Amino acid sequence: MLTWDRLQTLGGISDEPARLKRVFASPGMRTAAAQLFEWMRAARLTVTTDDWGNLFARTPHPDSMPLLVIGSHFDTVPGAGKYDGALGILAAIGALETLSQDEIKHLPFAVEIAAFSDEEGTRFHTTYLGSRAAAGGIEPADLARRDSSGTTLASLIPEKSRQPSPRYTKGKLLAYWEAHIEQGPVLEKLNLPLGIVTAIAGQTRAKIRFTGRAAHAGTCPMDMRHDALAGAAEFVLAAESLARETPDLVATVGCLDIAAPASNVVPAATDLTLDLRHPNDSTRSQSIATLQSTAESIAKKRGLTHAWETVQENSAVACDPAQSRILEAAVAANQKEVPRLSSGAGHDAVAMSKVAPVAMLFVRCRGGVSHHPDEYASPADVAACVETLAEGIRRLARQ
Ligand code: HGY
Ligand code: MN
Ligand code: MN
Repeated sequence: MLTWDRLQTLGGISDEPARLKRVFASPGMRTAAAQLFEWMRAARLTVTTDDWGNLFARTPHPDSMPLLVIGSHFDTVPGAGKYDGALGILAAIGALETLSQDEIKHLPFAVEIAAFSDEEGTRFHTTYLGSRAAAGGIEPADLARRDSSGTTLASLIPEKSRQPSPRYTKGKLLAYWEAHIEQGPVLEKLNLPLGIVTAIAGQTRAKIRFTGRAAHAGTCPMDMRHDALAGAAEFVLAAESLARETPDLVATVGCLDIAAPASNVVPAATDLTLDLRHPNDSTRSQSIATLQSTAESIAKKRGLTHAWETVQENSAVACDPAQSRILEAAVAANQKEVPRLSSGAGHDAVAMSKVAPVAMLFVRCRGGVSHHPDEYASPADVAACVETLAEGIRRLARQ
């Protein structure tokens, strides 16, 4: 199955030999972009790129035609699977290759595939850089962000494009569609290949620093310590228990760094990241407020100081009912039952929802595993996704 084979090829393009990792503006991303460019050209699409590493591949229709954008991202987390993001781009190419040239010629709208360059935020810990550059929403604070080597985002973007004028503006697009692996277990449990997304959970990403005082591990009595790591550890467990006791809340501390770590020194400072999500925005902000005061009291009790930086906030996004119905009907053409499910994962549809009605198609993935090399979608399910996107385009054209 051509699209599935291309997923294997793209999945072999990485910044590191031993695992799949492609981060914003890396050599691996450039190689992957060149490969996508080639497939897009072979599908007879007009391909353009921007200074943010995005690719846009458009059917040959006049600029004045209404526009359907179908896309996803081709960056990855470290140690990623081959399907997260890439599936949405390659299935869109496959869908346009499924339609005949005559069908494409007679579409009452243009179709553009958007391959976004940074959804995960792995390098700069702020998400949707690619889709925000295309749809608007890049902030000066984004440009000032530094990666682990101290490189600023701004230094990677030519001056003229640092405040990009959005390619997509409200009212210009018919819709934005995104196909994505579910990254969860629901479709597999239902034994169904495809589902329709109802909404995308809101998320808050923060960086929290606890600062205490370095001391000799052998001579400093326990009751005289200001141990920043012990404080951070207490916070990690507090975040976990809040999420365990709050329905639908998830909280993750994915990074925890000790400044100047040494086995015989009481840690003086620690940086941790918090990723907190909930389908309901007020529950999410309430949970953040609770954890901010928890951090406050931990610091006070332990004689630490702490700093809380909210790196990014994204409200929950509801998928557009009309567009979702079109995709649902396309799924139903080949699948007896069409489940609807919400997404705990973020997607470029969040950034694109600012300028267009969005709809998402979920594809079953084995064991619900994602952000892991064991991530897997079968050739048959990928084929069903390609066919459904093609059928969705046909149905949209008949609206
Ligand atoms: O983290 C997420 O939700 C997505 O995989 N970027
Ligand atoms: Mn992801
Ligand atoms: Mn993704």
